[in-house]
Amino acid sequence: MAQAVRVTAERIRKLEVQGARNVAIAAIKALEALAEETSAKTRKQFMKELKDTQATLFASRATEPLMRNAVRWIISQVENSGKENGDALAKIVASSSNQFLKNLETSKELIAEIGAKRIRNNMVVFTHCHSSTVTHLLSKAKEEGKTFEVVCTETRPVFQGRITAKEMLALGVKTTFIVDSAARSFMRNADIVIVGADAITSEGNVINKIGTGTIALLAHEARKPFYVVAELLKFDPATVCGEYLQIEERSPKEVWKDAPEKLEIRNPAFDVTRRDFIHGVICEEGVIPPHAVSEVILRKHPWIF
Ligand code: RUB
Repeated sequence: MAQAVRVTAERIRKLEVQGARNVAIAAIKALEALAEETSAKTRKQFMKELKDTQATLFASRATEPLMRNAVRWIISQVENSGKENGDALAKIVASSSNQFLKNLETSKELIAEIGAKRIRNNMVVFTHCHSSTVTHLLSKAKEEGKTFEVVCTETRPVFQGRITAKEMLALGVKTTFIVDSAARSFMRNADIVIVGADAITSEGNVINKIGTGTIALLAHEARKPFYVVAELLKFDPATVCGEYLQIEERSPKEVWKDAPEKLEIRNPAFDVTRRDFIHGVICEEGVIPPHAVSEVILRKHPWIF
């Protein structure tokens, strides 16, 4: 297996690469590196290398369907190519990876264009964690000349909210940074809540950074619209067959480095937001109700099933 694959998997595991999109992009680039470095001569050897790579990348984080869908699609292009020699198969990995990355970029732009329309002048936008899709949408709104403020949570335990805050300040957006437990106090001044997603289930529920479910409840209580922005390919096809989406549980050390012995610390990375609390999923196909995601995905990406 290519060294780049091992290094990428480790970087994803340690959160040096963060956020579902970035994780997927890093995994695709690792496949590109494998295509360049491979010494496989036959189809059998090459497929073995690809499958080992898939297993290593999938094991790096448990709750990342976009990465899984990307890797599965690229491998399926190789499987269906009918080519037999290693070089020809490596070229297919390179070209499919490139195509997938381009499509991801197009989706990101479309989502930003559609979502920016939901931002009106003088709005206070509440967000949680760091989603590159959310911050791109906000940068698009800013580029369009809109004036708005952002409230972002710090996002314990690893403070991804700091990335969001820095990006917003760099854009020249007035930003208020709060501890997670202050969310309820600041919800009343918010006009809209926009968060990203790691996964969308067949029932239209959304999995995102731990705390998102609570923020959705707070938005509901304060009657504020709660939007999720995500590429359709964050849909997890395994949930159609009844599987629960696995929620990654990370090291207790992230929560408390020198905690007293015998203290049980739990550190789930994500939680589930029920579709009832989501006003809309802003995706590359438009603003759609969460329960319609499976239908839209079936129409746009039937291969996923
Ligand atoms: C990041 C997180 C983000 C989603 C969406 O969690 O929950 O909201 O991944 O991000 P972590 P994006 O920091 O644990 O990866 O829109 O960039 O895909």
